[in-house]
Amino acid sequence: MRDGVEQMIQQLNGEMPAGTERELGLSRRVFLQFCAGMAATLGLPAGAEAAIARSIVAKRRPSVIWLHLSECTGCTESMLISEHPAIDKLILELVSLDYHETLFAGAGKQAEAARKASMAANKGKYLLVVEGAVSTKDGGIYCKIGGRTATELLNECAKDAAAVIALGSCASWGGMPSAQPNPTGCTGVSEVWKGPVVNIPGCPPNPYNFLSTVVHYITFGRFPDLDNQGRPKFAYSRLIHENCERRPHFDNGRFAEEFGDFGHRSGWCLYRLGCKGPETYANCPAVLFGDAGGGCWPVGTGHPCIGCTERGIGFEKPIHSLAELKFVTSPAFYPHIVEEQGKGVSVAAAAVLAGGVGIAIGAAAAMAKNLGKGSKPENKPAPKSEDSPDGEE
Ligand code: FSX
Ligand code: SF4
Ligand code: F3S
Repeated sequence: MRDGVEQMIQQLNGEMPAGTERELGLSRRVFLQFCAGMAATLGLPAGAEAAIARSIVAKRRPSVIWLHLSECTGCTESMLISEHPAIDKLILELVSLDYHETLFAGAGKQAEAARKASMAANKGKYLLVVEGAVSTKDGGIYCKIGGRTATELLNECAKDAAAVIALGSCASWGGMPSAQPNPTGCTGVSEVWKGPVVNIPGCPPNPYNFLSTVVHYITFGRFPDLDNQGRPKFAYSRLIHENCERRPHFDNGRFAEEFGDFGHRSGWCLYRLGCKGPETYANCPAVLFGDAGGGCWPVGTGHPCIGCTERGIGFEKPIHSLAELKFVTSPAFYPHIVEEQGKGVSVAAAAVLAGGVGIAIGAAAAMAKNLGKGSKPENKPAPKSEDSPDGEE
């Protein structure tokens, strides 16, 4: 990637107007590295990073109307706390944020007037970003803004939008406010607005997935490819379990059984604590959160994934129930093919090496066998140190 960045710096040096660095609050090098990273995240071919850099610098800034319905505002929070490069700055550079219910300094009639003025001035061209679920029960009385129900507001704003983005699990499919017994009848944007909707689930969603989607739209005039649930494929096409750093422990039958036990403190697999990584599609282990370094994602910090990006799992399945094991596929980065002190090839590695469905089924059977074992490491002597107060022998 470094060569690409160097090349781009050469190419774009003459094109970036003076003051760009000051305006972006980033050095030219960091900005271009960011563009290269974004192109890689989106899975774009070589050269796309230059197109991204040009479109950010050219400031083809679409107007954005950002609604807040039933939610916790964590989606906006997660954008604002990211750093390196400061994602909030980039978002504000990329789009013209004409209405945002929590970031707006104005309130009441003033804010409503700004929304209407911007919608009229940018009719058919603005992006509508919806954060939060649509509360529909009892005529929508549980979520009203400016005297209008969430449904009325959504339909009014979506009607003249160029595109609608449902940001977060609440907006994508109801999320946390729609958890049973769902007293306010919360549901996702696409259940109410019948036009096309891009869903970026997660509670909160990863800000880079949102930013990459917007960057793609601004650069190429269309959204990246979506899956059958309206989610950008670049972010939601792999199971978390495929890229989890604890996967070798899963494959070798080393599981934490309780929070704080030896296995948990040793970083073993969290499957038995209810981790939903095996049935949840998202790029959390690769993209991470908060720019705080390696391991900064739920499983990395020792908590099982609750499946927050997955409809029917997050906020619906009990947090500590066992996940359904969907497939046995190879992680993108697999640290060990043959375990150091092992007797042979690890289970997922067997599937990779065989590369066939039939063998993968065999691997699944071996995996199921491992799941039936205790959480002692398959190939290692039991720990003898005082570090093992849970009787792991
Ligand atoms: Fe929902 Fe976002 Fe979770 Fe919270 O707004 S996706 S509750 S992080 O804030 O909508
Ligand atoms: Fe990681 Fe969870 Fe899969 Fe274990 S079950 S490997 S913790 S994603
Ligand atoms: Fe959510 Fe699981 Fe990622 S809980 S943030 S999908 S690791």
